Amino acid sequence: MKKILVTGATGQIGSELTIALRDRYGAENVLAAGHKRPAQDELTQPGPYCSLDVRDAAALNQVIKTYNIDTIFHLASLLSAVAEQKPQLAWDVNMNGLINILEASRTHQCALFFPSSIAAFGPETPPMDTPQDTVQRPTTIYGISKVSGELLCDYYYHRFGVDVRGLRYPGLISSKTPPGGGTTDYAVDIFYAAIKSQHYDCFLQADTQLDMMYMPDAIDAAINLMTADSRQLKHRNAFNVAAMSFTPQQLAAEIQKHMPEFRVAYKVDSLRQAIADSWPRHMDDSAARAEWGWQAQFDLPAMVKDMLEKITLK
Ligand code: AKB
Repeated sequence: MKKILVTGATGQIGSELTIALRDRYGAENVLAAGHKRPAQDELTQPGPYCSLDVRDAAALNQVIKTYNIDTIFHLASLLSAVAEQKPQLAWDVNMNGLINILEASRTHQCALFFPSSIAAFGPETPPMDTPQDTVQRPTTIYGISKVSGELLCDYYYHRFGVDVRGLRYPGLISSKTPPGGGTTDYAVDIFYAAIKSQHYDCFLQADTQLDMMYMPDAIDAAINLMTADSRQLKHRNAFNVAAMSFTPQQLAAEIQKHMPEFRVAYKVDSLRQAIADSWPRHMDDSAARAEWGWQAQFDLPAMVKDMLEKITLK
């Protein structure tokens, strides 16, 4: 029987992953951990919850011992735009948090999932069909923490045998939980604005193309990688995973097929535009397909239809 700890469980990925894991393994076997305790009505599903700062190694070890944890999904992290505003805090949470989690995984023999990002690439990386193994010279503190995290995870696997696996996520779009301070947040905000006021002021340029993924695929990717046969994995960490790649203009046009009156204006935020310009446009995910059968279910039209249906119902 698995005993799972999800850090960052109240965040964008964490709140949905916790639900999916509880459905699969039983609510009592999935411990949700967040930095701040959410209000009772914000807890999306019944099940154990604890307050945990991943920078506190003693508290982390205590939680793992108390709940007999054998698997960790480590999602606690600052995203790109917020990290650029608070680089020291981003390094502290993203790196010291990860090293504590890796050490705890080594000590308590836990399997570990670590999400990397398209941010782990930089302006010198080939932007189209970005290879699995390529130049990684990110120019953001978030990207630097992600590429360092990828390397640390590989190190803990090769040096100590920790079963740590991970993905490079594109921008994630969810109908349930809002994102928290990323560069790709526009692709979620746009839906709420479309439904509320038929108008959206986009902070990225109309032609900024980025990889994106709908949350149900992101959740499946994490669970499928963690349950994959380890003998088939040549990379283990930092798998490129892609689903769809679009610009704000293309996303707006797809929404307009359902809402012809919807309009977008472009009021570019230079910080987030510079971050987006340093990221690849579309990753090659053939290693994930070959090694553990990765296959996205949602493309742009399917995602837009589902998002509009779900958000309208709220
Ligand atoms: C962000 O925009 O910071 C994240 C990411 C691409 O990792 N969504």
